[in-house]
Amino acid sequence: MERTLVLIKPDGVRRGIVGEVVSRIERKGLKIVALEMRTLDTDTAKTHYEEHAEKPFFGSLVEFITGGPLVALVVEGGRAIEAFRALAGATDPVTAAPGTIRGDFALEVQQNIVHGSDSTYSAEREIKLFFPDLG
Ligand code: RTP
Ligand code: MG
Repeated sequence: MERTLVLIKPDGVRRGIVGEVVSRIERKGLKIVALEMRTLDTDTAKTHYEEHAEKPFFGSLVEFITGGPLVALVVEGGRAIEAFRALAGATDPVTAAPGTIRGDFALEVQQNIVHGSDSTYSAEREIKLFFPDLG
């Protein structure tokens, strides 16, 4: 079993598609083991996206991700990391395949509805950051 951190970003919450995203995760057969709505502070956002600290879009990304409540989930299953990233689709929603979350619901690269950990290392780090008490 593998775990991944999923975020339904503030744009997804604002658009009212939390249920839609959760439903796609469940339909796929992945298990939700933690779920919480919260608004990130700047420090947590910077830590979460630390691999992008030198990118030109970092400041704007931190502002976006702290700009309203988001939903954080820990999702479990065989190859959960890869499985969720396949559900999410490509980073740029314009090129994300229709049928994926980003392909179906978004048009702009920053406001792309969801985050999913990209490796076992990232998943472990991110789950600890969001859910330090999760066993
Ligand atoms: P995520 O980390 O959110 O799951 O997305 P990802 O792996 O598909 O994409 P990543 O390269 O890690 O980028 C993180 C998030 O930064 C925003 N972004 N903006 N303005 C831009 O050019 C740009 N590029 C990326 C997106 O919100 C992306 O999901
Ligand atoms: Mg990423």
